[in-house]
Amino acid sequence: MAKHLYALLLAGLATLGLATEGTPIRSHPKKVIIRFQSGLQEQDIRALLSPQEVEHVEVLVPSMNLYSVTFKRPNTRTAFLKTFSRPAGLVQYAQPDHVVKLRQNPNDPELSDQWSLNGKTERGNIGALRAWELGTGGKDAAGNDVVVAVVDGGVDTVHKDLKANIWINRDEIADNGVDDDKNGYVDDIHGWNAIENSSKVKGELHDQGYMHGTHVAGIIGAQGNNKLQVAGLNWNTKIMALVGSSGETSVVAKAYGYVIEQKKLWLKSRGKKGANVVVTNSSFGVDEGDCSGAEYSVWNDLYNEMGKLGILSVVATSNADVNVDEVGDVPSACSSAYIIAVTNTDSEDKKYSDGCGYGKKHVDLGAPGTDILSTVPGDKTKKLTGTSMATPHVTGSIALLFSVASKKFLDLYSDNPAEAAKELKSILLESVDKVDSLKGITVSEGRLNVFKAADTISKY
Ligand SMILES: [Ca+2]
Ligand SMILES: [Ca+2]
Ligand SMILES: [Ca+2]
Repeated sequence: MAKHLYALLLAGLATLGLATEGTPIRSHPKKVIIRFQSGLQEQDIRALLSPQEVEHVEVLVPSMNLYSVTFKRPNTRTAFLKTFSRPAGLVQYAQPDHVVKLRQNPNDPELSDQWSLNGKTERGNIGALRAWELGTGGKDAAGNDVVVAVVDGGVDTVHKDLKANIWINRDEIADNGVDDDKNGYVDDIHGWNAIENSSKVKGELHDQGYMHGTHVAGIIGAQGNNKLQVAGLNWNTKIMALVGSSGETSVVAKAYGYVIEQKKLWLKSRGKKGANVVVTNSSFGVDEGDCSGAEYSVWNDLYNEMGKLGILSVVATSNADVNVDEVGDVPSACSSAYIIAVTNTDSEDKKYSDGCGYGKKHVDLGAPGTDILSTVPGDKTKKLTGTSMATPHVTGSIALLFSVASKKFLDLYSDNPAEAAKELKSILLESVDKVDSLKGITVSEGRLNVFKAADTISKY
């Protein structure tokens, strides 16, 4: 009996010789899946498979006599498939071992209106659908939470498409007037309000800043694949809400200060306390501020301090059509290596026509920021336009990159967070799709491509 199969295989090889594959669907070049006739014992099956031809045999489903066989040479595999694609002798069938792709297009009903993510546009496509085949956000491979700090006008933490992805300070008890986790902030359950010095990050329904912050948060991490509204870049994530986008620089500093303290606590306690913030999102600034001037010293200092802790800061450049290298802008024209400054592109990969900042030296890349659908307070969604909407595409991408990063990258992040943060920034900038409208006026001359960046960091 044993000789029968091998004879057939040899016959197949003799007649088919160097048959080539013509199939467009990818499959492993040396592997086949074989279902043997029932009643054949494993030892018999192994004996049938000549060690001269076969590299590896693995039982897939014992009760079905279903096996995976790896041949030493692709030609042998091809000939084997030709011979045994239909029942013959001891083999019920043999088939290629196709590459299987996750069908992870999310089921959120408004995805069809999210042009920057749904893959329908050829231009402007940041590769979200393909990136989601690698990962959809959540913890990193080491099991750490990946926390995104949104410094803005507040976040609707009970919005139905956001609430599952809001960061929770587990060691704090809400609304009891006590700093339960003794981190210096009373009742800081979801973040901090640096304007009011309170734990209140949820705003008033018609407040513009609150709407803005909730929209930004949704781009980063509206819950995906939950049959509700929109999908964020991360279907799962942890959004820390900081109210600090209006008022004075000191307010911003206080908001960043909360992020710094929480990350330091996380590092010091080896993940037991605080929060593993990896990126901040800042869609605000001082138009035409001179960040290199002495009057703005605190800005680079804060970004460098966060950078040393492995926190990148993604910032929106001006919404005016100005060269920020020349006229200045805070923070997008600040020189810290840990800043990523973003301008606004549309669905045709054009720099937004009604104006947005640029600068060969300081504006790193473009990202979709025109007619972007996302969450707004009161369980609603809405389209908004601006560099403020472009920036969270990049911020969300960075969180996604952490969730798919290789162990080697995470080891580097743990050993030398500052170096790893800069490495991630260069991966992101090297992964852009070059577009004409950003040529000569941005650092990378391209628009965000989250898939390419995710692919690179997953193989780092
Ligand atoms: Ca506290
Ligand atoms: Ca408390
Ligand atoms: Ca959703």
